[in-house]
Amino acid sequence: MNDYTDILYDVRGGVARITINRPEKYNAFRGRTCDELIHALNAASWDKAVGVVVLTGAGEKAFCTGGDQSAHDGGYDGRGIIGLPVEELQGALRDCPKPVIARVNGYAIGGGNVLVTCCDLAIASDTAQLGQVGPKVGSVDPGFGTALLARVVGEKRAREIWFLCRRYSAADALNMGLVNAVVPHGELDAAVEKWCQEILAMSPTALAIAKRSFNADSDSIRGIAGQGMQALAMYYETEESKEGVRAFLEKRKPTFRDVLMSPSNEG
Ligand code: 2NE
Repeated sequence: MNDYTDILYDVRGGVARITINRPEKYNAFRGRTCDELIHALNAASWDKAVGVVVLTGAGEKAFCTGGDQSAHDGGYDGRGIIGLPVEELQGALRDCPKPVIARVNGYAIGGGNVLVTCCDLAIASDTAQLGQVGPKVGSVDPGFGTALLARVVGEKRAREIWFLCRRYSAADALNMGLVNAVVPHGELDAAVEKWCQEILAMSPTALAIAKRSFNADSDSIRGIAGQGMQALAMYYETEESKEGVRAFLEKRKPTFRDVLMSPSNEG
């Protein structure tokens, strides 16, 4: 698969840059996007010319806003348990034996925020906004989206992020440890480049061992993700979940509790 349509892939000077290229969808991912990201991450993983990977989104507005809601109708449009192989994508980020830096150039929302969580490092523009939206739109990203987030920002914060679905500024994200650095928007590329150059000066094998040893401690979350996705597939079949997707697309507030209490849900 070298004919990418949803991403850009570029290797220069030891850096592999992977860009989600769907700016008209705020860089939301559909099934094909996930497959292309997995393919590019695997290519970067085993290319000896690559020492560090940068993941970002095209344009100025968004890093990634998660699953493409226009490709979601009680399931997504690709393969895997929920029609969107997100758990494989998150695994590919973790399995890549090189440091992966999230270049957070705008909204990192929903599954986009989970990608930031799964990347080894994150550098954000001061214009970025981060957060989860699942319970607002009839979804949830169980596994790395919840359990790894709790390791990154702490249990109370992670629960707040999921239960209230607020948007956080880049400065807030830095305070809670979700990103490593925040820089003025115009300095984002220079900052990312500087971090890449520092990493490229290090021993690749030492970095790979360090990354795998960090991962080993939290890899049981992979099992939680697999189990959670099975539950999510069933949740997507419910009217409660479908109401969330409809409300987002119709730009109105969802009425989850009315759906839950409707006679057709009694039983
Ligand atoms: C990103 C955000 C916060 C922007 O809000 P705002 O108010 O600035 O703009 P608006 O109007 O909401 O969005 C701008 C345009 O981008 C599209 C919108 O539909 C809109 O299109 P137009 O009306 O201009 O044509 N857009 C944005 N995000 C999209 C998306 N994910 N899919 C399709 N179109 C999208 C606000 O838009 C927001 O909160 N977006 C996130 C929506 C969302 O529900 N994401 C998926 C969560 S579930 C998930 O990611 C997931 C997972 O993590 C694991 C498994 C399965 C799913």
